[in-house]
Amino acid sequence: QLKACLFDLDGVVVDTAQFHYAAWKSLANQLGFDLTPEQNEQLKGVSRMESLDIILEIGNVKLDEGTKQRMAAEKNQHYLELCQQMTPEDVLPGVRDFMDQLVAASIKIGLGSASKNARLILAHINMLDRFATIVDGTRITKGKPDPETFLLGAQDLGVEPTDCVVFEDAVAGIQAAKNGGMVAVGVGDPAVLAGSNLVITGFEDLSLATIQYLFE
Ligand code: G16
Ligand code: MG
Repeated sequence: QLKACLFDLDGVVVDTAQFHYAAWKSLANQLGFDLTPEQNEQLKGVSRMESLDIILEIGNVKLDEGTKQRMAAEKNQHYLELCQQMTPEDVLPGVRDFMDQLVAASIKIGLGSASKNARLILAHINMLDRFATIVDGTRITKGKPDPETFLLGAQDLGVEPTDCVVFEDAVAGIQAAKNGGMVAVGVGDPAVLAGSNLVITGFEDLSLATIQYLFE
């Protein structure tokens, strides 16, 4: 029975995925190679340092630990600069309406993000108080596809993982939800998000009944 919805942040609630991509791409370019949208899929939902490791592998570049820390910090600074322009209008279409349906049905709402910037982003879009719990990159020890992020969220909300739906735009996130025994709804391209219980292109016109149907 559906009791809680756990939302990923980047690429689900707000389109910060494009800013992450832009910042990583410019770092790759600086190192002398390109980062394609396909390659970028591997970075979604993955922590900052792990993302950097994947990028360095793609470019076949080896860096010492100090340089890696500096590059990651530079990427984050660039990312935060891009995020500065964000306002409540940047919340993805239909997200607020869908959450209103959840509130009306007494279904709990939580956030499960790998990002250490999650609270900052939520403040920009004025959504800090929409989530009964916020699990972000500062709280977890094992990133997606490990289920820790979402299991913590379910625990905070006092619900069983099997009573939760996870909304995710990342392959690693869908795997994390499945690994935690939750229903996984992919937000994006069905070809990329194989393994989801359902894939939606966005929240516009998504009715709660469609999600509840997944529990029958
Ligand atoms: C996100 C993004 C990832 C990013 C990660 C860490 O998580 O999808 O691309 O690398 O957070 O972000 P930060 O560098 O801000 O700590 P999610 O789980 O919200 O999609
Ligand atoms: Mg995401």
